[in-house]
Amino acid sequence: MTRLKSFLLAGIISISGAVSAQKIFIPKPQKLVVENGSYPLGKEIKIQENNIPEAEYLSKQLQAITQRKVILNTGKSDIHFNFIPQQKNGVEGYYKLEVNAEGVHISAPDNLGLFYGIQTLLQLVEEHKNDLNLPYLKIEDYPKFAYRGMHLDVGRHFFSTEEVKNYLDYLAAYKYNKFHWHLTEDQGWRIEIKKYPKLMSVAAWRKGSQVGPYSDMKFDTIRYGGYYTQDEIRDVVAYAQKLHIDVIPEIEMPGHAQAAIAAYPELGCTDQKLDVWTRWGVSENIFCPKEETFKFLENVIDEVVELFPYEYTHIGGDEAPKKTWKESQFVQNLMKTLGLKNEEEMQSYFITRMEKYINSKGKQIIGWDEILEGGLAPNATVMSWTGIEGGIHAAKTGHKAIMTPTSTNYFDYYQGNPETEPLAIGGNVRLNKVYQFNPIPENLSAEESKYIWGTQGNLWTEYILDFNHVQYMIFPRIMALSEVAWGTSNPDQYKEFEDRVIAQFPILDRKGIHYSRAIFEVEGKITNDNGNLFYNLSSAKNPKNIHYTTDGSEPTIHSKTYQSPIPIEKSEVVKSAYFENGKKVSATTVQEFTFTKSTGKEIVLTYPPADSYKANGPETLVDAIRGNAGNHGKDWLGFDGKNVEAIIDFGAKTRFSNVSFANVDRNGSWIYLPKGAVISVSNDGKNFKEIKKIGSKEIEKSKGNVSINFATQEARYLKVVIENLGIIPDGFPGAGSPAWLFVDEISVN
Ligand code: TNX
Repeated sequence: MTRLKSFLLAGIISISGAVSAQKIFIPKPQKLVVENGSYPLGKEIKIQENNIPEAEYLSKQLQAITQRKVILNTGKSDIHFNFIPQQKNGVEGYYKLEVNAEGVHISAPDNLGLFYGIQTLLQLVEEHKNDLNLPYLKIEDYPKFAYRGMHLDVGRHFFSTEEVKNYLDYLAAYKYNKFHWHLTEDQGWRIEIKKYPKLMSVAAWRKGSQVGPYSDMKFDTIRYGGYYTQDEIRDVVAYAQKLHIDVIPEIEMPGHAQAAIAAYPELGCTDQKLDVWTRWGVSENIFCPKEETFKFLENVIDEVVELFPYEYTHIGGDEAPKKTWKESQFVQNLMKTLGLKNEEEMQSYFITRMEKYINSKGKQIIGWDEILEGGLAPNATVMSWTGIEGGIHAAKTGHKAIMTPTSTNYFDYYQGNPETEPLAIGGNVRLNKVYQFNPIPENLSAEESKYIWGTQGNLWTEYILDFNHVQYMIFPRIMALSEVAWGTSNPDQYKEFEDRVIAQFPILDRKGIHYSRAIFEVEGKITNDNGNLFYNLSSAKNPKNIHYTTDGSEPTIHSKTYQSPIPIEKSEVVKSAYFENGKKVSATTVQEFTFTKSTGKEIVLTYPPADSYKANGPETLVDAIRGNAGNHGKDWLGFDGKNVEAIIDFGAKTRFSNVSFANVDRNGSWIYLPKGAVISVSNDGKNFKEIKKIGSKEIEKSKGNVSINFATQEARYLKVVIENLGIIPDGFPGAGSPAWLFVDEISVN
């Protein structure tokens, strides 16, 4: 081989090495340099163990990935560990990983750093598992945030210790260091407390569970429950310790306490006999601030702190409706005695008193942002979930904050199209949204930002019945948040991140982990170009891998290939999907188009829809796409207390004798059918003549699909007024507040 040739070849190897080595790591390391050459791992892989407990862990994992023999060794080895002096970079967790002609070297100032070096190495080995030639490289790495957490609600649905350990494995693989274990809920108490046996015999079991979408209000009658014994808890904690993960137990107070009150009615404020709750949502039955309640909670805390050898205990504090406190003479008297102005101050008293007790045990409290109500307890850390405001307030007043806003960190929310994803609580937290999150709010000073301790993904489990579904909801979003928490995320390069996520899917396949392929999902968007409609398709990667049909059949690799936006000129169904290596890897996106005389025409709304439900603006109402009643977050316009007043300009005189539109009827979400509608026509767009009016009777009959017939008209302009119900009457969900009115697709024939 000529010199030039071998030089060129080396160049090519180094480039491809660089590309592939950077393709896999999540979270992305702070510094990574790939060099020429590679180190082959032999038939037997030798680890120089140096009495480092993490070596044992590495050995097991390597065996599983490579199926080769792995030996813990004291002599010449492939993989070496070194302790190096303490580093100033970042927070705890610094390490270096180097692959060179002598093998693999992991160096760190402590075992935690070594453990993170191991996690990075495991991802490298996974990527090169076919030939086990590891590219030469140098990594220097450390986290930005000291709190990198994942939460699991075991109250709504219960998960075995084996499953919890699997969950911890996932956290470790992506360098999370905190596990927030949400142990008590209205729907079940899940931790053994020896002093209170009825917590296990009564509070841990419910008579049935809510099933299906919340607003359906359907229930089964299957007894459901479970709890962890203290031995099991110790076992999980020991397991977590090996993975360098702290476990933060949450004992909810004063709200989310109905299960405990069902077991010990004296802890509540009413005489009502309560069951462990079977419904999702927020129970009004909260702990009563009696001396015996405080004694109970102190006794519970005594046992809890013994089980969790960490600095922090989470005391909840969220969603505590004050109804029973307002109605209780005892609480009202107590407030007078204590000089408290309102129930919020009572909540603050409650939390502060429990904080004092927990502090006296040498521990600190964390609470959801509602612990700010009525004044923050002196040493508390705030977990900001309703938004980022709670975190900002905490940081500005010298309290630590953990950022977990619903808009980016709620992994119980949908991560893809609700029509093809399994039932979820609602919302929309796609992978790219998680990745874009910056835990440090913009308006904090450098000094204040230091109080932002980190971030956490929350997994509430009302709609998550089994562990496969747990996996599905956290993967791949757990990857995005890990990079946010590690501090190397770059939203401008989301596509590059997405490629690394896709490169990790085979690892999940090997481990048997379920995950959402929502990022492959074909997303359809309708655009209007001068009255002509086009259906634009996109997906995670190459749009040329999208195939679609317009004849109603399932798309296959032989169906039409997507080249450019599809003109929509008549009523039809487009079915599309994403393919890779000839295989369909996404769910099928089904879109039906209904073409009528209003389709694509100019439309103006007198009152705008609410910001959170404005879809593509007024055009949404004439885009040939009818909103799906099960998914009011998409294709619908939502009006908070307001009427819809739409004026459609046909561009020329047009004949028509029917107007139809759809509404959502979902009272559980405060969405109500309208109370009436009025149709008017005009030829100048200013003076309208009323031609038909309908009232609540006709609307009710319509069940959300209103169709209004009238004598044939010939006009250029049409005005459709759809009347909001107004203030929600007593006895209905949301009583006293303005009703929501959801409308879509005004069809004219
Ligand atoms: C709010 S986040 C809750 C939970 C629910 C969750 C559903 C928080 C502190 N409270 O009780 O499960 O919403 O997303």
